[in-house]
Amino acid sequence: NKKNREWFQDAKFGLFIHWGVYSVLGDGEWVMNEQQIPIKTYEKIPAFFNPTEFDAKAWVQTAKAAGMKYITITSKHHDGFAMWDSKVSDYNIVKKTPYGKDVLKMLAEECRKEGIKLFFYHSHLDWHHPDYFPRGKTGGSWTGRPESGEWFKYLDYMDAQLTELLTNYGDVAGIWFDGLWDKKDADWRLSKTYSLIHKLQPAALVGNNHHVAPYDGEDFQMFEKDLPGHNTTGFSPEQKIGDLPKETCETINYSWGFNLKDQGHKSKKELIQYLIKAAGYGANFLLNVGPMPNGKIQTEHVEKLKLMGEWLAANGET
Ligand code: FUL
Repeated sequence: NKKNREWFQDAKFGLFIHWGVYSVLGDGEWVMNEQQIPIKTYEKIPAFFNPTEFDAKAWVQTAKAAGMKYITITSKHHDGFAMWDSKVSDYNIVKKTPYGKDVLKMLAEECRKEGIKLFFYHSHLDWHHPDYFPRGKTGGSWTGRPESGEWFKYLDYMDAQLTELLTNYGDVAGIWFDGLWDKKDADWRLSKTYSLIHKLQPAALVGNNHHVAPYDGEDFQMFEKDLPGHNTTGFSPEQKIGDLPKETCETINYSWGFNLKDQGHKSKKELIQYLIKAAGYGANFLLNVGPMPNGKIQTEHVEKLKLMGEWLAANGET
């Protein structure tokens, strides 16, 4: 969709949100893998996730005050836990947490009211699903589940969850895929999934953090923690730059998901430099926060975003 691609490239600045039950452990979104937590043990975490202070309005105002035009939130990260009211699987926020509410629904409604577009980050990689087999580079034997799955059933499950996200949440600005690199050589049936998305919501943009050249059916290209054409992080040795709108994403400290010990917050000046550099490369800047288990974005990050917004307002952007 040409119009939406144009909108996207003009948007320049967005808020990335990594939020899931992992925030309870305060050790980032990879904690299941890094601490080698078996599936059965990880399944106990949702019972501790009760974000009673979650306020969609506050999040959207934080993004707006920063001068951001869109939000990209994790609908499902690599741990496989659905942050919405999914009927396809019980492993979701409504069924498994004491909170019991659909945060994506609340956020989608608030975004619509405030004219902020909403993307879903959706992980291909899934450390929880029984059909995510054979396993990829991550998620070894510590998961404690025998390899008995059927690969295409996993892809059907993913398509069914995407169908929910693209049916019950109003206009979705796009899907931000990630995790394909876990099983590079698998048959991901991407064209089927992409056509499904384009059929359900023709205006939704598809991007995939696979670190290679864009595939057919993709609408934008992202560069993780890198400017287009750079490879400072080592994620993108083979990443060719396509003709699509571009986006680069970054963290405010060192972590995507909430990390209790990470105090390495970038300064206002550094963050503004990132934004300007990205814009110089024709890329949007998607800047991340990892909300806490109580539902709030940490104060240090809210403040940095506010300062960025003030700077943008003073320098001619709104
Ligand atoms: C990576 C993921 O593995 C990280 O957890 C994070 O979501 C980042 C934006 O993309 O591929």
